[in-house]
Amino acid sequence: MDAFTIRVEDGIGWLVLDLPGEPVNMITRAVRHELDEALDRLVADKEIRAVVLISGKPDSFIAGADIDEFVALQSREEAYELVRSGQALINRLERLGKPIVAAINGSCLGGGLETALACTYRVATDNPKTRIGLPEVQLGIIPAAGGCQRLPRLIGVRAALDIILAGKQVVARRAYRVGMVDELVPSAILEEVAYKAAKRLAGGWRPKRRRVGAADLALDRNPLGRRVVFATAKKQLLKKTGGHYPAPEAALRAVQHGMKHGIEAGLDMEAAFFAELAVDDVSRRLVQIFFATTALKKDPGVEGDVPEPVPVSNLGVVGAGFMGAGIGGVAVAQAGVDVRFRDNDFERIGKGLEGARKILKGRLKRRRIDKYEYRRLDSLLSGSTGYESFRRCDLVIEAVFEDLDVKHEVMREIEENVRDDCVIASNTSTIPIARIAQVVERPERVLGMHFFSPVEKMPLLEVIVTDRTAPWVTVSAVAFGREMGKTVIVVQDQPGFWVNRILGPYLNEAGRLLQQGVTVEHIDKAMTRFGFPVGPVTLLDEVGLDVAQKAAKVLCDAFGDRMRSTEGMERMIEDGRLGRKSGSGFYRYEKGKKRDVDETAYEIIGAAAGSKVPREDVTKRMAYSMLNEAARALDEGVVRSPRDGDIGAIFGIGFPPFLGGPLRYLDELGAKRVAETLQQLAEAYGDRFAPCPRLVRMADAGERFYPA
Ligand code: 3H9
Repeated sequence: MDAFTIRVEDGIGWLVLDLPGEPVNMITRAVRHELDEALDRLVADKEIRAVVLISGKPDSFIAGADIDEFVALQSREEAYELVRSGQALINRLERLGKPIVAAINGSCLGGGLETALACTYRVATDNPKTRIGLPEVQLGIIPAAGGCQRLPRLIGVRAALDIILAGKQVVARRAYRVGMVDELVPSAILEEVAYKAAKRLAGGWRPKRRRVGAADLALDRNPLGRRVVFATAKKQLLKKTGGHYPAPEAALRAVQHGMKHGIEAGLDMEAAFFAELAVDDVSRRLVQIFFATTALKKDPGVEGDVPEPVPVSNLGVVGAGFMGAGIGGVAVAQAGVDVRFRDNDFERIGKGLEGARKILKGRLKRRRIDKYEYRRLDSLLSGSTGYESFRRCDLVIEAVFEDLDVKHEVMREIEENVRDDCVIASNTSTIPIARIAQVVERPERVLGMHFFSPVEKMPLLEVIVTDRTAPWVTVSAVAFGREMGKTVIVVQDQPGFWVNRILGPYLNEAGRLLQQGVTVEHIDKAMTRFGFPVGPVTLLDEVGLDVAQKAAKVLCDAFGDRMRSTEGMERMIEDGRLGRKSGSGFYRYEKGKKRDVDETAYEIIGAAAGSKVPREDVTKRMAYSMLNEAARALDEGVVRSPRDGDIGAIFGIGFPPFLGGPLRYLDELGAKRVAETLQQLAEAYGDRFAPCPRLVRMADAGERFYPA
C-alpha cells in the first residue's frame, strides 16, 4: 500500500492516509482500492478493537473525490460505476463491525466528509484550515457517496440543506455547533483525543449525540413539517439559481427521497443523478472554473524569471473613505498585517478605522475569529493625518478621490515618505496607472490594485501593470492580493482595464434600450434569466450612475463612439438620481431597501413611448456587446489569457459561471455564429456591434479561444 499505513497501538488501529506526491489527500481510484484492502486488514487483525482514521498531511484530512477523475469520465455508465464503487466502500466502512474515529485536521470536503460521516465518531481541530463541507454542487455534481443521506440524519434536514445546496465549507467551530463533528480540539491534542475516544468506543461506550438542532430533528420526523422544509428550500433555491444549475435541485431531491424512502433508495437516487450530472456541460464548465482558480493561486503574475515578492507586514492606506476602509479592514482581517491609514482630518480617519473594524466585528459575530483574535487584529489598525510611520510600509495603496490632480498630489507625498523598496499601488477603477505614475520619480514601482466594492465581499482583484512596472512590484502585489483572500488577475494598463472595459458596452446597451422605451423590469429580467445575479439597471443603481458615467467617459474618450453612453444617463445625474446611494435611481429605495421601479425615470431620460422589444433581442444585444468587447480586449492583450478573462468576468461582474465565462461561452457558440449575429446586429442597430477583428479572423479560420 502506498497511500495508507496501518499501525497498531494497544488495541487501536491507526489508519493513516498520506497520498504520495500530492499536496492534499483525495479519493482516487487507487485510494479506493487501497482502502478496501486496508479494511480487510483492520477486520482480520483481532488485536484491533477500534480504528482512528487520520491524515498524514499537515492541512488536509481528505479534500474529496479526485476531480480529475470526473473530467476523464466519458459516459454516464462510467460515472455510475465510479459512484457505486465509492458508495459501496463507504457503506463497508460504516458497517465494519469495529468503531472508527475520524480525526480531522485540514480540509474535510466532499467525499472526505462523506467518509467521516460514515465513521462512528468525529473529532476536528480548531485549526483555521480545518474546513468541513460538501462543495459538490459548486462543481455541478451532488454529494453522492451518502452525503445527501447521512448529513440530514445527523444534523437535521434544514441544516444539511443549508450546507449541501450552497456547497458550503464551514470552519470546524461551526461544524461543531451544528453537530457535524462530536468534539472540537486544538491541533496539538488531536491524536490524543481521538485515541481516547477510540479506546472508549472499543470498551463499549456509545457516545450520546449532543442535542443540537433538536427542533429541526423533531420537524424532520413529522412528514408535514418535512414537506414544508423541502418546499421552502426549493423555492429559495430556484430563486437563487434561476433554474440554471441542475445539481442543487438534484441534491434536494436526493435528500428528500432518502428521507422518505430510506437510505438505500436515497443512495440509488444519488448515484443516478451523479451519473447524469458528472458528464453534463454545466459540471464540466464549473470544474474548469475550479481548475482555473486553482491555477491562478499559483500564478506569480509575470512570465519568465520570477523575482521574490516583497513580504508585506506593514500596509499603508492613503484615503480612509469607504474603499480605503474596506481595503485596510480586509488586509488586517485576512492577512493579519499592520494597517496605517492616512487622511486629511481625524474625522475621516475615525470613520475609516470604524469601517475597517466593522469587517473585524463581522468576523467576530460570525465566529470566524474569537474575541482575543479580534483584539489582536484591532490593535494592528491605526491612523494619522501625516505620513509618519509610512517608512515602515512595504506596500502603500492609495484610495483617494478619482481625480487625477488629487491622485498626483498623493503619489508625490507617498513617494517622499516611503522606503525605496516599498510598492506603491493606486486603487482606481478608471484612471490609467501610467498617468497616475507620471509624477513619481520611480514609476517602476507603481501599479494599480483595483479592488471591487464592497471589498470584503467581492472576490476579484485586478492588478494593473504599466509598461514600466517592474516584475518584483507585480509579483509583490499579486502575492499580497492573494493573502487578502482575493482571486488575482494581472491586466494591462488600458482604459477600463478588463472588468470595466467589458462591462462598458453592456451597461451602455442597457441605457440605449431604456432610451428606446424598453422597461427597466424587462431589461433586468432578461439578463437575470440569462444568468447574471442582478440585472444591468439594478447594477447601474448599485454602482452609482455618476461612477458608471465617469467610467463610460474614459472608455468613450479612448475608444470612440462604440463606447458612447446615452444622454439619458447624464440627465439622471443632473437630476441627482445617482442610484441606491442617493435614495433613488431607476429604482426607488427606502431605508436602504430596493423597492419598485421609479416610473419618473422614464420621463427624465426622455424614453420613447413603451417599446416591445422581445426578450431574446434584449438578451442578444446585451450579451453580444460584452462578448464582442471581451474578444477585442483579449486580442489587445488586456488580459494574459482567456482563463484570466473568464475568471475576471465571473468573479468581477458575476458573468454566469454555468456558461464558463464570456470567452468560454464564445467558444461554445462558435466564433462564426457570433460574428454573423454581431454583423446582423450592426446592420440593425449600428456600427457599435461590428464584430471585432479577432472574431472575424477566428470565424474565418474556425478557431477557438480554448483547445477543443
Ligand atoms: C466529491 O468529493 C464527490 C463525492 O461526493 C462523490 C464521489 C462519488 N481533486 O486549491 P489548492 C488539487 S467532489 C483533485 O491549490 P489550497 C488542486 O487542484 C470533490 N485535485 O490548495 C491543486 O492541484 P495542483 C469535492 C484536487 O490549500 C492542489 O490539490 N471536493 C482536489 O488553497 C492544491 O490545491 C472539493 O471540491 C480534488 N478534490 O486549497 C474540494 N482538491 O497543485 C476542492 C485539491 O496540481 N478543493 N486538489 O495545482 C479545494 O477546495 C481546495 O483545493 C482545498 C485546498 C481547500 C482542498
